[in-house]
Amino acid sequence: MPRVEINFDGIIGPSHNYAGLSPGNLAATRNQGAVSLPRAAALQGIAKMRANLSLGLRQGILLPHARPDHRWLETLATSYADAAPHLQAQALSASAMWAANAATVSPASDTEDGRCHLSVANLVTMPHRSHEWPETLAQLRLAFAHDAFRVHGPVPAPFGDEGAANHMRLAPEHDAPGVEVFVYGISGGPFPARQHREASEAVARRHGLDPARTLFVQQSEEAIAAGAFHNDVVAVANGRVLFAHEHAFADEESFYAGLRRLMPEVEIVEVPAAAVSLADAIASYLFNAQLVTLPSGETALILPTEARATPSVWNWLQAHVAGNGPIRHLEVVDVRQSMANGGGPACLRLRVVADPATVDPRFLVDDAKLDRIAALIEAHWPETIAQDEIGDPALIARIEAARCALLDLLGTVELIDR
Ligand code: SUG
Repeated sequence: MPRVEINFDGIIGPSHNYAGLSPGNLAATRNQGAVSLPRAAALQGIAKMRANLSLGLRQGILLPHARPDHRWLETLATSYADAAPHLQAQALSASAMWAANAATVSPASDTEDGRCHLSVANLVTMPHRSHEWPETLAQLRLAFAHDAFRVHGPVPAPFGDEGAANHMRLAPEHDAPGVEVFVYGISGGPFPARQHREASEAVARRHGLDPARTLFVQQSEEAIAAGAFHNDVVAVANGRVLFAHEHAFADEESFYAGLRRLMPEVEIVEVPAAAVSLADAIASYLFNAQLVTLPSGETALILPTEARATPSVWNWLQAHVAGNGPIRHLEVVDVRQSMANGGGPACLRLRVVADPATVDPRFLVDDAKLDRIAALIEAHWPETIAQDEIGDPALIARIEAARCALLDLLGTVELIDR
């Protein structure tokens, strides 16, 4: 079977809550202290996967991590019961749901050894995400154990790496040699630049990418300062199409010139600030959409409901489609629970170009498997989590039992204590 794009979505874990842990992520900090709906959140994620399947796309999953992360707390010489409230929140976060931050992926057709390379992201900038990588690595090593893949450990600290959220790939076909674009930040006004150029360069070297077909591009300070803590909040690429906000990059002219030189057929769709302000783009997550190639060969954009609810954004999209732009179809999905923590449709997925036969089948889904997962979520995921409940041992026991039940259902019990 040929290599195709598979979207691996993070199943939203039973500890999903609003602790406001990510400075620079405006939605997450705005919703700090709100009551979360873990069950509804996870079911929204499942519905998005079903929508992808019904478009004829391939779908995979990554699994919720063990939360609270007792191992991490042990390294801090404490336990969940004794930890300060901010450490409890950092140990409990369900942030591994945002699979775009799991790893950077270079498909086999771009790499020197002809294998698909994955580098797990260290996520060192945010304490609550800095302890994700060991379990992510364990999952990637299971899912991609076949010799068609090479799975790498994290780039060492202090070089921040946030994975595919700061990486774009353009290629005439998914399985053809492409141009890989690594977007790093230097400064972000009051907010941290989470992706460091040194980390991006290390990932490109490990993956054996051709330096002549690899670009390193600086994200604009203005975008980070406005709340675009990852590049995928202001830009997304697929196939021959780059879809970006006018203020996404520090020097878009030289980036676009470099891209056109490497890929003359590239279609750059830039949304001017005069039509959609950076603030509207970030609040609506216009660019945190899944830009996908449908089986018909046409390009579709899978957007959050917030994009349809933002008049400047929806007007721009309607005009683009009516004007025969490269994006031909708009699909709207409701991932509001994830959005309220700053994670849109594109944050929830990791793209891997692979022959599905080389992927561990436990990490691939069809409608029937999603039905079974949804039934388990209905039965086990807490309905609500209020911030003042996160110290409650009964809630923690329920969260831990829910994850174990899912791993049992999927036959991945070896991950319970990775
Ligand atoms: O890292 N939110 C995530 C959202 C990640 C979105 N991913 C991409 N853009 N690819 C983050 O800021 C909030 C969790 C909390 O506050 O509890 C959080 O981690």
